[in-house]
Amino acid sequence: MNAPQDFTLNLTRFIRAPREKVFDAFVDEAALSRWHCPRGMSVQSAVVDARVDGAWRIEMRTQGNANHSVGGRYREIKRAERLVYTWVWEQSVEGLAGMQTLIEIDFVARDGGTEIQMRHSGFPAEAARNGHGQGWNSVFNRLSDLLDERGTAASLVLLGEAASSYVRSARIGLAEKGLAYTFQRAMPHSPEIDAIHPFGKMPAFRDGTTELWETSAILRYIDEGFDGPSLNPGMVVDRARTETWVSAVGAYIYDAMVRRYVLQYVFPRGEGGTPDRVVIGKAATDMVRPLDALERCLQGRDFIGGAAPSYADILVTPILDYLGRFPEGGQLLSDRPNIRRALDNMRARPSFAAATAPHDATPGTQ
Ligand SMILES: N[C@@H](CCC(=O)N[C@@H](CS)C(=O)NCC(=O)O)C(=O)O
Repeated sequence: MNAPQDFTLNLTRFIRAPREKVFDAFVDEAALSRWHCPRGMSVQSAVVDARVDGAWRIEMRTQGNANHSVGGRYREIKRAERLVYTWVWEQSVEGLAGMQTLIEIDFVARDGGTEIQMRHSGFPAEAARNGHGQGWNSVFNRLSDLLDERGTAASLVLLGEAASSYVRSARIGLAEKGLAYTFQRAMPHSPEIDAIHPFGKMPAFRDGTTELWETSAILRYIDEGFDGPSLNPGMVVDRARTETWVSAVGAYIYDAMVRRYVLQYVFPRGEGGTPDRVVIGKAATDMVRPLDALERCLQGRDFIGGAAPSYADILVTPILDYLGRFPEGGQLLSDRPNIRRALDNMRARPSFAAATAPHDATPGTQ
């Protein structure tokens, strides 16, 4: 009979903090309560008896109020150098309850910080091993938030150019959530962007080793993964309307208002380096329908999302802001008071100014 297969996860993660601090964060109840769960979850309790054979137990909760509890016993404790403990799920939504695994961690001082070298062994299947790999990366992002003096700017990196409307949207979202991040200057189709975005577009985004592309996905990730005001309305009808406009930006609005219109003024493609009037005329015609629909949507509302800015408001704002700077766009907006009012609501928010700041004026900028 074949012996059961053992799938092992080997992970290394650099945390810019002294070794003692990193080690202690693994065995201190108060610290564990602040970091030991993936983004979007919370630690309900952390109980630790940090001696060999002592037990530990952590209870985590998802946003949907599902409990995941895990515990085990310490096998080896050598402060600041090495920690070995068993890891047994008691309750977990992935059906892993009862699975017994082992964690061995070496803490290695390097480059003014600590490299966590982790071996998590005993998984019965590749899927369980890989799922834990993703989970640990997210959990280590939270450890970095806690211990690196840059806070979330140590793991959150937005890549792109400040002038891009989609990059501005991502920055508005980050500012609305009150998140520090690193803003790394990168052009579309540059190696940095291409390494993350399959179509070479900006923005691209990283949270530690998690890589994301598509602005609406980035906005959802920061919204659901972090505390702060929600960017998704509470009422289902408001959420559906928000989704409608998120989709409309990708399907109709960006193409007519930015790609075929604003960019025709900024990078003219007509004769003698002038804007191509035919392209502009056609784009201006194509803008009328979405603008009329948006004008109706904003009747009696301060934001597309309802009472507060939503993903949709955040995506639409930089586009309308650019649109109003050129003659046909300015005229179309001046005829639509609801859109102008909603745009002014967004422009008045500190997040709008924060997202307009150039690269070198952004806190945490590289
Ligand atoms: N659907 C993408 C669109 C991103 C996009 O089109 N970005 C523009 C800048 S605003 C870009 O990178 N353009 C360069 C190109 O298309 O080559 C998103 O939501 O992030």
